[in-house]
Amino acid sequence: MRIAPRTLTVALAMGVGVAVVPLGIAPAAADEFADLAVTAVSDPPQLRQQGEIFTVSAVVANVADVAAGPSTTRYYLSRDQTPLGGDRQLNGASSVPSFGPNQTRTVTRQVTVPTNMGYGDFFIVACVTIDDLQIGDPDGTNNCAASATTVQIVQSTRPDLKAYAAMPTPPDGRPLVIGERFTVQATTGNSRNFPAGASVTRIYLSTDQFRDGADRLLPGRLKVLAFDKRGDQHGTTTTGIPRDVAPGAYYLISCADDLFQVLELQENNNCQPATGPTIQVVGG
Ligand SMILES: [Ca+2]
Ligand SMILES: [Ca+2]
Ligand SMILES: [Ca+2]
Repeated sequence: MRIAPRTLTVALAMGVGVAVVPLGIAPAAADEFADLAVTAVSDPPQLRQQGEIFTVSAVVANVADVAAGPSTTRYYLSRDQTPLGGDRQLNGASSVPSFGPNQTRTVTRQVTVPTNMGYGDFFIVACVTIDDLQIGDPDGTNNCAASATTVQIVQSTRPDLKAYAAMPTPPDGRPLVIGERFTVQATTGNSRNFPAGASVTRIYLSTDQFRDGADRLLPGRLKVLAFDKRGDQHGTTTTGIPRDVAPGAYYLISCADDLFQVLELQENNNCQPATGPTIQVVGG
């Protein structure tokens, strides 16, 4: 086994291969670098909507006699079987820590069709690259391969729910006292002309405009009826400032489909902070 100096450094840094490297062997000129290649790509499902997921597998090989450091395999939707700059990269990539000489591995990954993907028939192209850009791949022509069949991407028939800013009513701007009950108004919309089942919009108290784990779920919920097409629904609910909330300035954030009852084109756009002034919470 011949080990290139750079590759050996990678192998030693990873704590592998130390025992099997004979000392005193000069690196060979011809096989100085690992040569990674994609040798097969699984066939995709026949049909997927925008936003849907599927699983892709690729066979990745190091076809050289020297070890390879970490590499990444990325996946693309391509109109043809040739990798081109215009291909659409899919979210998710497969990382492999290292390859021994002449070693093959199958990598598998769940990928998502972009929600704004164009319609039509696409091959899956998988391409492997060595993570360390300083290490050359002597043959760049074998780093990508394509599936034999195509997936047809069609328009999503999912709805897309989103909540609009919640406001206390009346919006008189006065401070709210800890423990005080008040009424809040919120709007939930479906931005797509496809049906959505019934859902629930809930309201959070947040110190900033971003919905995260630090936010406090407020009591009360807005029941949102099923949509048969695009539209908005307005609702009010009675809520209150929990007694253990610290005095201070807060935003109200309303979140559509907060109990995850509706499968949507986009699930990450459901929450919306109030754009107006924060609400002031004062001690009772
Ligand atoms: Ca290669
Ligand atoms: Ca949504
Ligand atoms: Ca949802």
